[in-house]
Amino acid sequence: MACRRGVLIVLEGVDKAGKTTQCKKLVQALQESGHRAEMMRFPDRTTRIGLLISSYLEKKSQLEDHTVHLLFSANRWELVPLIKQKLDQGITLVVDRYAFSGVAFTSAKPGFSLAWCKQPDVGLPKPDLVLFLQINPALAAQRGEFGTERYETNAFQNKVQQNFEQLRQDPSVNWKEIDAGRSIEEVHMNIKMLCESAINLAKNLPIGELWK
Ligand code: NYM
Repeated sequence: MACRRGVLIVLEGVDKAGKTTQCKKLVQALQESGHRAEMMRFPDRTTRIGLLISSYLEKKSQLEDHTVHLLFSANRWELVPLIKQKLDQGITLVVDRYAFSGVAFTSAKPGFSLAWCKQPDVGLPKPDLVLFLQINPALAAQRGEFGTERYETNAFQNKVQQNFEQLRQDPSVNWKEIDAGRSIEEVHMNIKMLCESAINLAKNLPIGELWK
């Protein structure tokens, strides 16, 4: 019998919503319940493109706004062969940010429409499930290490939050909202339950194409 594909799960939300913590806990829980699961994150700062992005985010270099948007997208596209390979091998991928962050962050800058920002990511592997960690950006900002990187200001994060709200109106993407203001364990249990059912539903369907 052909091996069932892995499932593509993405966690999204404003900075410090708890995505990384929850991704790690989810991967561990899925592995413990017998699934093959691995974590990925975007930006992937380890590639040549990722190094350019990382230096920009750390304010060590300047990049023109359209250019950095396209680099974030290119950083996803360069990993598409690996994503497809892992899914084909039956490995479920838990991804910390994806194209939705790309659009929500760039379109928080003056002069960038949602439509323009989405374009470079059209056709990426479509996540089977996108978990939106909902938290008041002001509350998230009180969590550790906020304010060191580019974009980490309250005004910017509020705009990002509004852009995520708009993206979540799109019924072609399987969004689920998570109340991320609760304890780490409560949020985790909620996420785990949603993922188990998404895995059962998605594993027999072909992977889709985002925003197509
Ligand atoms: N970010 C992330 C973007 O502006 N565009 C993107 O496409 C992606 C994936 O980079 N502030 C922003 C969101 C975050 C920062 O932070 C990455 P972290 O802590 O590595 O997730």
